Amino acid sequence: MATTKIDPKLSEGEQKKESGSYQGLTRQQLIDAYRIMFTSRRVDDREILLKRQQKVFFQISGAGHEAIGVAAAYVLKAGYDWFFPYYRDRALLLGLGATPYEMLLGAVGAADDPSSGGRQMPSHWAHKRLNVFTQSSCTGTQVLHAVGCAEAGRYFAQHPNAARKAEGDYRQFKDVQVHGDEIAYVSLGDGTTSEGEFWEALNTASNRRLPVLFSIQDNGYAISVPVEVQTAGGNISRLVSGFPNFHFEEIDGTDPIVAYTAFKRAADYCRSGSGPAFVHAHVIRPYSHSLSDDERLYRPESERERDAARDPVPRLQMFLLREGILDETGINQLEKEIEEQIQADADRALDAALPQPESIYNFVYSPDLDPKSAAFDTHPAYAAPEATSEGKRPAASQAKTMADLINATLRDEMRRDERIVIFGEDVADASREEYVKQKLVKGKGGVFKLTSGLQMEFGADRVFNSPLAEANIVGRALGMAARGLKPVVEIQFFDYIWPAMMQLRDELALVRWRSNNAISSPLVVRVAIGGYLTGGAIYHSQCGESTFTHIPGLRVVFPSNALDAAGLLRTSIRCDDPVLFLEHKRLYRETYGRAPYPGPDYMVPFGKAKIVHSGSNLTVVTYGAVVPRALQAVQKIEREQQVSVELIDLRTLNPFDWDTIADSVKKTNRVLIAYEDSLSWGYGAEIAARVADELFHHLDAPVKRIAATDTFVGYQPILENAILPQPSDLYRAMKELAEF
Ligand SMILES: Cc1ncc(C[n+]2csc(CCOP(=O)(O)OP(=O)(O)O)c2C)c(N)n1
Ligand SMILES: [Mg+2]
Repeated sequence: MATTKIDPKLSEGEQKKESGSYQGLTRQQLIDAYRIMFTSRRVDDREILLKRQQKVFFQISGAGHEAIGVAAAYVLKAGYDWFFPYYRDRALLLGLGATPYEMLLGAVGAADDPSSGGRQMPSHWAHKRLNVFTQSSCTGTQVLHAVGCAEAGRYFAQHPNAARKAEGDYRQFKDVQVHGDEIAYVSLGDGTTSEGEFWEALNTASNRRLPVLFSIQDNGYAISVPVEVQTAGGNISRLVSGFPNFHFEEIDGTDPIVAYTAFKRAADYCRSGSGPAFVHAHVIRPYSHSLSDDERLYRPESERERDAARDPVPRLQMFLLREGILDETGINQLEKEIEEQIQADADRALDAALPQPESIYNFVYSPDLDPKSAAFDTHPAYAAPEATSEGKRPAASQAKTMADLINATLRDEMRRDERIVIFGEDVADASREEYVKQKLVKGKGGVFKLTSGLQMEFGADRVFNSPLAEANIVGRALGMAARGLKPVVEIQFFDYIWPAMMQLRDELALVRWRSNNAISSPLVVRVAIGGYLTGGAIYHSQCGESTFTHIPGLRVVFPSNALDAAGLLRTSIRCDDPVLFLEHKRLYRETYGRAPYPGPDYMVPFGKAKIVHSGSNLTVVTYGAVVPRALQAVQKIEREQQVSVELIDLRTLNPFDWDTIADSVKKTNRVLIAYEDSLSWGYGAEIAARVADELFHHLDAPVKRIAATDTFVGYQPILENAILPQPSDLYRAMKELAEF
């Protein structure tokens, strides 16, 4: 562990080496550094002008942060290393090769803006060619992406065959780049170090010795909150110094030579495979937080003047003059050239084509691979047209539970596709692998045993335990998927998915749309969900799928039986979109819906409901664990009341099969929508609204819903039974509807 503290006595001049180079930087590199830093400042100034003229709509500057940006760009390699920057990284981007014109395209929101095509605010960089990942506006979510990205690099280096392309699944559309010594750079502000995900990222980067270069750009403020309020003791370096395997630097980030040497040491450390590095750079923020903020409201003039004396742009200019690297004429000429170029770029950007309103639906999902298509519609091996002879049908005794078939599907997919990795809480057989190998223990393989035996077959680098941190699981998986891996991660209980909500809602679902299809992160999040457990109580019984079906960009799957679970999981893994795969705990080992294993190519397409029972008097639309309960009620009402019911199992909730619902309701003229989640604002509300809207003239009765009460699920079975929809509730509702 090396720590470099700021030495207040060290002036730039003293760093000059006798050889004439400046800590390894040549005179020309220093001139170029000034060119980049001055350009960065001037693009900010131009955007501010355009904002005041109402020609652009948002501005946030990199002012004061230019020196570290240029230093990092000198040390790291565009299109080779990976970058997870934040909005103050303009100079970094320019140093890597992004142009002022591209940035100004972002400011006006032009169709050709390389970061998002006018979808994301300016200064939220993405640049596919340079390996710059798309950015949200959430402070800190990028840190775990960098960790996952570094893990993927290591994985591909150790599994070179995994990088190969394959036709017919997501791999066809995902090129993999591997060098073996690439670094994942991630930057964030001092305030953002308060986010939990920052600590989750440090923890994993440290523990796995990952080549992640953390650049902490400490300008002393997070909007108006000063660093001593934000960070215990006022200094983040002091707090993180206990993390093992790190290389630490704390520097004056307004001096490009100091910053260059620090980044060089840090990058060398990462590239050598020793572990992560942490560069804590003290910088300034001369332009307020953004154009929507006026720092004079909370910072006195004296403090602002103190900062101004450290402004990296004039400071480097003075240095170049003092060292005789450029004279005044040289500086003036350089600045004039830059000013003229930016003026011309701004004029051109203002004339650039704007995105078309019709384009808004582009790239919510993969344009390349449609999981609703016939390519994902196959027969079970034992029911394929060429294998229909009775002899090939498996005996009923071969019927397996949903848990068995999910496990078997994961196993076959992992054999087929070396890009699949599985991680989550307790999913490994045993992290202390030798215990299983020495046959001292059997191994766990998930709290519900869904991943049992996979670590033993595929190794601990493909199946492993995560820390107990749900954002860590989803955030890392996203970074891995961006590089081409296919993480199939597990959230142990739906009730505990919420720490990952920011990653799911604001990141995972958005990567493709936000980057205008430049970047994608298709992966699978398996989640154990639901109640009817007897004793599951409040925090082991929740549903809540509508929270996720409300998110554009996320596929949501909810099988009700073993065969569908196998087919839908395979589609989820092979497709090119992020999928939330909801597995009902009560169905894992239920007798209902068991099936023999349908073979290694069985797939069910998304958006195709199954008619579980056909009928003519009324339609019941449901999914998940309500399917077997509704079926009981349907059989009873047919027997006792001679009411003929059509029971539809949706199987996937986003997309969902509207056509099957509509065809059925047109035939029966009555519909009941049943779901396990609490009634109000639940999944059935959307279907009910759509039936009312589009099928009004076909209805002979009001649209009915049966769901859980608007409470949580109680522990005592009497409470649970009263809260969750029971076959008797379904029966009653069907009867009322039939008699209406
Ligand atoms: C999760 C989240 N919370 C709040 C915000 C609003 N916000 C945007 S930037 C910012 C301050 C960030 O400060 P810091 O990390 O120090 O970076 P700086 O802007 O100073 O470079 C806040 C609170 C946000 N974008 N995301
Ligand atoms: Mg700050």
